[in-house]
Amino acid sequence: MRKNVAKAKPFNFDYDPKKTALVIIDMQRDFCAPGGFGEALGNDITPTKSIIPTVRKVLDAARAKGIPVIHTREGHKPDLSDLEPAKLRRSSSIGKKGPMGRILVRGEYGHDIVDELQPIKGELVIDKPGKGAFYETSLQKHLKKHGIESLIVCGVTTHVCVHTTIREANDRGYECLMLEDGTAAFDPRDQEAAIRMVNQQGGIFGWTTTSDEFLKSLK
Ligand code: TIU
Repeated sequence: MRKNVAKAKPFNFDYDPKKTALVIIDMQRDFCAPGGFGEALGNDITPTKSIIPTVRKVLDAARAKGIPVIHTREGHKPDLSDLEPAKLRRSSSIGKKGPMGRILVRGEYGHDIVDELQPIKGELVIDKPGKGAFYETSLQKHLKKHGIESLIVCGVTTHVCVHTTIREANDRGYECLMLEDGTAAFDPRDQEAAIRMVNQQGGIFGWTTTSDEFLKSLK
């Protein structure tokens, strides 16, 4: 039975914590620290960095309640064999040396998750070559195996990897609650539009709410 209810848009989000996972998208140094991929694309990383404490609060609560946590990381194999030329053409910094190692390359310091949100034992880490967490990964198999129906989604960036993942999840039958203050885009206009795009048209891709409303619903 779905006994937990979070006040959300466009209407209340009900979920069974036993069939729910927290998905934290790409909270990597490459997006949240100076000298990474985010900056190389010409962005100010202040907004992505600023959500770390909020995501940490949600992460702590999920851990305390036994809600499974899934972390994702965008990046590529060191030989870049999984990097499509079409992606490289518009993100030419990938693989280049930066102050945190080669940009968006697995195993490099910049590619890893920020200190505050480091995974602990038993938490799944999904390495993905694309923007969506379902493309070329074992995520769907894992969710099916664990009987997950609902996803609480945090991370960066809202309009890119968070959105792509929510859209992929929605098409696969998962119900997604995106946390408005647990996600960030580099530009506030993208953040606002990305939130609206999820909850518009009766929740065309899912639901949105604040971290406080989600935490209240967990109690
Ligand atoms: N560029 C941008 O906003 N984001 C990405 O390239 N990846 C993620 O969103 N993780």
